[in-house]
Amino acid sequence: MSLTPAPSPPPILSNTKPRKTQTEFSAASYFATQPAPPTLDRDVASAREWVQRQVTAGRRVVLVTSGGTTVPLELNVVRFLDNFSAGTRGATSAEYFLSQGYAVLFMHRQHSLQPYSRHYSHSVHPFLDVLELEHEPAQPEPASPETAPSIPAPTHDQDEANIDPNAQITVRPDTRAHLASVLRAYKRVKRSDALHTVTFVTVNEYLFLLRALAQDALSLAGRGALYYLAAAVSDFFLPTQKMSEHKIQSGKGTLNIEMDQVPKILRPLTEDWSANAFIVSFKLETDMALLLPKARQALDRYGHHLVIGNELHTRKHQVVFVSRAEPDGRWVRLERTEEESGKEIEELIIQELVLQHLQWIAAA
Ligand code: 9Z3
Repeated sequence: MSLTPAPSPPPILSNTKPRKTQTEFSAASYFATQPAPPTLDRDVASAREWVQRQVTAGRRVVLVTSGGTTVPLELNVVRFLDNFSAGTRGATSAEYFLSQGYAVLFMHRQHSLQPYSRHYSHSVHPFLDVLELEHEPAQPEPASPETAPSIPAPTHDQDEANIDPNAQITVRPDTRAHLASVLRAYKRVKRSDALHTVTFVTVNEYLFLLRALAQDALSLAGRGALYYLAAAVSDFFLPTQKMSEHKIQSGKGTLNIEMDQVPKILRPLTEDWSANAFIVSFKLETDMALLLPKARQALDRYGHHLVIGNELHTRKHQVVFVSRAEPDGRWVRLERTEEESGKEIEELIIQELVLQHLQWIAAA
């Protein structure tokens, strides 16, 4: 599969040689030519009502974007490109914003990690491993495969029939304190209405949602609004006009996919959609030598307030804050690893960020 930046129409998805011309989408032409997600109006209307309630309650509001975006290759999607992000940065940061009194509009990739439930999700601490069932039948001793008669694993239906519906499910004693503190924070946030979630899957849904939430919901929060753009957003996409309607067929040799560039939306976000807000983007690199120059370049090009640079393999224990006041960057580091200290780097990031946001509001 070869990915080359973007020729002009059609068909871009083909089993033939790539073309050599380039299509650049401005934000305006992107939104004029690509389809809005069907749930957009509903999502934005409920977010707007929620932001209004937060403003009335006197809270500052942060939009946290989180998780990766997909790029579908067919209109009837069978295949798509994706990226590595599990949404750890976004979900963890959202918790620390909430603990600092912010209301969090959490815009995340469907099924990526979410605040609070992230502690017991995926493979980190599988939730079922935290629980115990009273009167669980003793497990048979494992026997060697040669001597043991083969016993079929019990099916889910058999298990269900054997279990007393009044059986007590308890939390393993060694995990109770942690689960209780996560649960307490989660319940408090639920009662307070300070967390609202919106989901996307594709890069197209991400772009439409970000623009609409900025223009029609976050704008209500004025200078109290903060953008924390931690989602891993694809740089390339396939316009719907160039997509194959049906599943791409094999049998014609190599597959060449020529993608267009996703429009740079940070400048319109900063200048037009959300002119009064404090905007923080993340810059991800795998080459440490590029991190600072690329972060500075983003700041210069898009005119927003802060870039937080992170390198793929060290992102959980160090990041660099790059702003106009500190163009050489200010490093934020965990002294010891997360496992050793029990601390998460997002706690330090949010502490620092909240200070900068408050200073910026005060300076206005
Ligand atoms: C980030 O750099 C995030 O910190 C990570 C978090 C995606 C690395 P995880 O979900 O990872 O905790 O595993 N996000 C921004 C990535 C991005 O797409 N940035 C664009 C760029 O670098 C600019 S908005 O060009």
